[in-house]
Amino acid sequence: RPIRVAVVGATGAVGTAMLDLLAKRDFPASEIVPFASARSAGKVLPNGMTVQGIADDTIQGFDVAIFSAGGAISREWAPKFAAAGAVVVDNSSAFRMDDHVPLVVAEVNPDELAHASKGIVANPNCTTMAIMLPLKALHDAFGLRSFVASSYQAAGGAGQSGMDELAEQVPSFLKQRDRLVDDGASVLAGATHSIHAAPLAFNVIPWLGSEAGDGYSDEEMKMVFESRKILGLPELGVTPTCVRVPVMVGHAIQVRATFEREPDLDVARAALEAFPGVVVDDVPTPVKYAGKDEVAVGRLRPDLQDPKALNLFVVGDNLLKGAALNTVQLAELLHARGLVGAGAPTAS
Ligand code: A2P
Ligand code: 11C
Repeated sequence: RPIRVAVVGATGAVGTAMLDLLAKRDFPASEIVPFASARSAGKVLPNGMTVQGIADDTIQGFDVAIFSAGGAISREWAPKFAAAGAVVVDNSSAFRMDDHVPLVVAEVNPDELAHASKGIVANPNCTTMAIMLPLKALHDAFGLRSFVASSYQAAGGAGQSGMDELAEQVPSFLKQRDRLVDDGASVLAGATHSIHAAPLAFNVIPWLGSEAGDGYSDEEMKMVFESRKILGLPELGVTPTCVRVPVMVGHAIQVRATFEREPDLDVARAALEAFPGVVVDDVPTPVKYAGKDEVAVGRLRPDLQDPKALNLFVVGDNLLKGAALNTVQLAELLHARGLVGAGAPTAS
């Protein structure tokens, strides 16, 4: 049965990718309606669709609603779409840790989709998402006990404005190239920034998100809590560090993972190669994988201290597998499993 799909946040970086993917993957939709803020209502998108503002009367009659408009919009409108009969796939962090909301990576824990008792399914954080695929492959082979993850996250993780802020800084920083070498602080003093925690051009910023206690950011704590929930490992040890780098799109993460059983490198490589959505590439770079669906895993190597540990470098497009692609895969799975429309769970 063809279904009506709402895309909330359709003018944003992730929302744009969602619309592209729904078209490219031939999602069985009878109609796709893009929603954004009142500022954008009436705007015609490059694909010819007209943006709607969200209101109680415009959200009726949808089977699926895919959200990427920030946590506040999801908290307010996802339950309303669900009450009106839609299954919501939400890319914000608003519901991820709710016990009644499954947190699903399509290739890792799809059976959780059956437990969406509130009519809402959550899409994981983009950094967590990328590492879940290789870690699930390795967990199935050796039993994951803990991991240390250090990220190199692209500007686009902060949405369109995150990429715009980086792009705007580059020309003026380049004009001050000599000072970048001998007096970087004076270049920073003359720069403005509002999205990233410091000027990002030609720089690296070891802070991303908001304070979450003990010196960790909320972005870092998402990696801890979301990984445990997705993998079903409540005791999993996670040591996260999240860093912003001047890349437009494509998050990268160095991971040192420790296992119950001593991992064999050939078995590990074969497990990664066989895992859906993963490619093994010895030196994966984010730019190479910008615009690609797959998560790339490289630098697979033994640990020098612990024979039960492995090191790997993971790269994934944060707007695609890290966000829009997984939401569309979840919508496809919900549809394929009869969890959309008549048989769908509704808000209680
Ligand atoms: P708009 O373009 O009208 O502001 P990004 O993550 O790239 O910054 O995109 C955020 C998305 O969330 C955009 O589509 C934006 O629409 C949308 N959005 C922001 N505020 C609201 C709101 N109050 N109601 C609905 N959508 C919103
Ligand atoms: C970033 N990953 O790179 C963040 C943004 O939990 O969905 C996404 C936050 C989230 O800025």
